[in-house]
Amino acid sequence: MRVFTLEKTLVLIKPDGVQRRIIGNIIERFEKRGLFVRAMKLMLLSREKAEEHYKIHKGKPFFNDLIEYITSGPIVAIILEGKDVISVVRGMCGTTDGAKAAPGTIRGDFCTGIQNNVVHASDSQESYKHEHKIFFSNDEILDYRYIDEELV
Ligand code: 3AN
Repeated sequence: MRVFTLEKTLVLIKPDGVQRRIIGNIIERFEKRGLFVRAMKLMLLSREKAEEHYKIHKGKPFFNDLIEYITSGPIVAIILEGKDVISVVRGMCGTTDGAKAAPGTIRGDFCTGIQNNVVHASDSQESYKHEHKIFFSNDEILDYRYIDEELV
């Protein structure tokens, strides 16, 4: 019987991750960690949605470049569920600046950039609540069980 609550997080594989054909590698890491995929899609982000997603960065010097970049090509949006999934996935992504990210993390293995840093992951439950609606409707987030959910 499960004695902890599950939480959800939003992950984006950014345009550089898609172009570099590392979608599979990234998703495999999450699957092997025992996280549950609840929603997933390949999509082009509109400027409007990109600005909504990154609204806390509005006014910062890198904001326009960030919006140009995230809308420059397809991204993969994923909702993962698991125990402490927000901090677990942030740990797996590594620090924002790829040059400082630890080897073994996604950014530490695949990038040295701060803008083109392969992935995004929600940093809090409040962020998830804001972000997931930008990418998914409620009926796209599937409520199903893996047969090994009790085990992992
Ligand atoms: P994280 O993605 O690790 O949560 P945030 O939320 O601080 O990092 O930044 C959101 C995104 O904005 C980053 N992933 C990165 O693409 C971009 N960004 C953050 N800081 C900078 C910066 N100093 N210069 C350029 N881009 C930045």
